[in-house]
Amino acid sequence: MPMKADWMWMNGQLIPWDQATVHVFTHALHYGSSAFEGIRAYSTPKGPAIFRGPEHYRRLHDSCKIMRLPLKYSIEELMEATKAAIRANKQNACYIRPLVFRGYESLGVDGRKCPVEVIIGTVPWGAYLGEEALTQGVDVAVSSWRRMAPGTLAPLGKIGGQYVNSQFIAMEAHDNGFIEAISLDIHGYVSEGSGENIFMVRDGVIYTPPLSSSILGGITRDAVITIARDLGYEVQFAVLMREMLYIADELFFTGTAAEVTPIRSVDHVPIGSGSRGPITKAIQERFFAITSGEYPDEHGWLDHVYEEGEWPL
Ligand code: PPE
Repeated sequence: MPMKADWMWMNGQLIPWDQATVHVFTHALHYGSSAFEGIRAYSTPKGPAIFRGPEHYRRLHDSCKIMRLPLKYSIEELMEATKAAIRANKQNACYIRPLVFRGYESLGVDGRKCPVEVIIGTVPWGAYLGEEALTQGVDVAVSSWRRMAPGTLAPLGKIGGQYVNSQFIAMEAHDNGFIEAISLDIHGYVSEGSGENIFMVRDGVIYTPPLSSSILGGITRDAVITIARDLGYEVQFAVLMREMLYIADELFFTGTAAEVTPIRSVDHVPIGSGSRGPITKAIQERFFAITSGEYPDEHGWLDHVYEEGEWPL
């Protein structure tokens, strides 16, 4: 069954999902000239709430700036459009996929003559690496594919064409029987997963690679750093060698789709006790307590889709 919803927000209006189509000469299809986001809306007692929407839309603006894609909608307008789509689709929880792309006009790699189109799709999407993965952890490998070298592509931008690199990493991992892989940067230091950032715990201290290790500046990464510090843990940005993965007490991925997913083995080497570690569990529990509305939203991370009194529908 294809992923779908009833309505799609496209270029300023809600249209039926099946009418949200493009021409095959769309520039982005040929050259990857697009920028996108992945955002989640979680079910709370006050109805669906968008998790860190403004931060995601700020990053979308950043990605568009890097990619020279003029984006005419403000963060506020994109938030309103997102809420309109979730309301139209009557969703309680969903995955939100905003995409800005070069449309159809002519070929040629410099696509700046092609129009810029914007969509926001909201679809049901459960746990990215499997429901069990959240408690049991995932088995991963170190990828033979490296993340892009500085000055080749722009890892800080969430740009369509760059996901060819992520596809190589994910396809190789799946073909070799792993759920995901960890890629190294061009210097051989730990970078990130095909669609997740990575964290390591050793002797009670939490480490994660710095932005300069060719990673995407993850919004979940930022949330987890904040939560970890709220819980009293020390978090350090550190350039990590591959072998530190094997000797870690705990490892976990973060991402909008992956949320907080423990890693239980790397290259068949069990990590720590070989199951979810205590710090991973503590962070995960606080993360889901915030997203579900059970724990107070101290950092202002939730935007409710419905006003007081409008929910339940
Ligand atoms: N690194 C990469 C390369 C990446 O794609 C993501 C998100 C992250 C890190 C984590 O960033 P954040 O979501 O802001 O915490 N990957 C998105 C796409 C996944 C997909 O399969 O599509 C996501 O998690 O939504």
